[in-house]
Amino acid sequence: MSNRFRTAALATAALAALVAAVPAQAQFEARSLRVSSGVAKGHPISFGITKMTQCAAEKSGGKLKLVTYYDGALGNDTTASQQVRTGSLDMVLTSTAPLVGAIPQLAVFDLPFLFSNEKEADQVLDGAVGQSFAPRYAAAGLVNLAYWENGFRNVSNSKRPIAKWEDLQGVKMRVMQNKVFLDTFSALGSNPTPLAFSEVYSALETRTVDGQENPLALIENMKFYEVQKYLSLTRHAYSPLAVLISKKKYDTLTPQEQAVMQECAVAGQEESRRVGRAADAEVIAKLKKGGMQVNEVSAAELQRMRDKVKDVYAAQAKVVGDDTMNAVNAELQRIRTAK
Ligand code: TK8
Repeated sequence: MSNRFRTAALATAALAALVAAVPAQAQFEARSLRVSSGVAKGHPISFGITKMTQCAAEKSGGKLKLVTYYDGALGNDTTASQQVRTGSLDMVLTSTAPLVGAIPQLAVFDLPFLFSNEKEADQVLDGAVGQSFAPRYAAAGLVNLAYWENGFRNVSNSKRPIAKWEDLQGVKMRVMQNKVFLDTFSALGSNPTPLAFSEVYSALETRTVDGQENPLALIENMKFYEVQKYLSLTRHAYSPLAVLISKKKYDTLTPQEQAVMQECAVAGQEESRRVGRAADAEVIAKLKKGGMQVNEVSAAELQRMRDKVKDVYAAQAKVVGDDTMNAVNAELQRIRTAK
């Protein structure tokens, strides 16, 4: 072997040894990411972000910090999501419904009675269908690290129990700011008003609206039982919760930092789903204790509600797009016929 070649080989070996010796933590810069959440501490989502925060700190030698601001302190879902898109805010934990203006195809997840249970929701969201949204998030300046759970939505109001769709006639319902919810609650005969989440409690308290619809955990977490008499277990839609980071920020992370953020977002997903799903009976008991009258809705009446809102699917077909609708339906068919 010539001297020149031997020298080059030795230099390469020395460099490789040096890189290997670089402590793992050196692949992490000291960073503090601000996270916006519309819920209050104590909600299953807060368990998820707490788990994600601990995980990121552990795996980065304390360098990758997440700092969460609850109760919409940094803005409601829509404004916070916009700030994440522009890069002025690092992360937001939001239902997908307010994102439909930027990513219309997300409306598919708001379609009434789309999912029958959490298993279907998990498999669609965590599988190929959920992953197919990645380029759409990217085009909106976002990276969705995982889907956590807001949950199955139920109707609460201050006028009467809702045991059949006719009971919603004349009820002024606050809905999330997207057309699927407006169409759904119009089709059910109520008077829907879109409002940001941060305005819901005061709108209910002042009777600006009679009712709203949200998962049990959120009704309890936001103390809606203080201003709502009736809770009807409709489970009329399932809301995913997106864990969004600004793509501008994400692209500055090292590959190791990106891997930790993804891995820890999944740890947070498991935690938020575990906590949220373990608590339904307990939450209903708390809501009753808080003064709410809770009623189930019979299978026959739920079917009548489904029949009443089926035209929403046709009305949203263009927004959602055939590709997305067909992919969701095919996955649901697979799940429902799997042995
Ligand atoms: C909380 C909201 C809430 C949503 C709504 O940030 O607006 O009713 O269900 O969960 O995303």
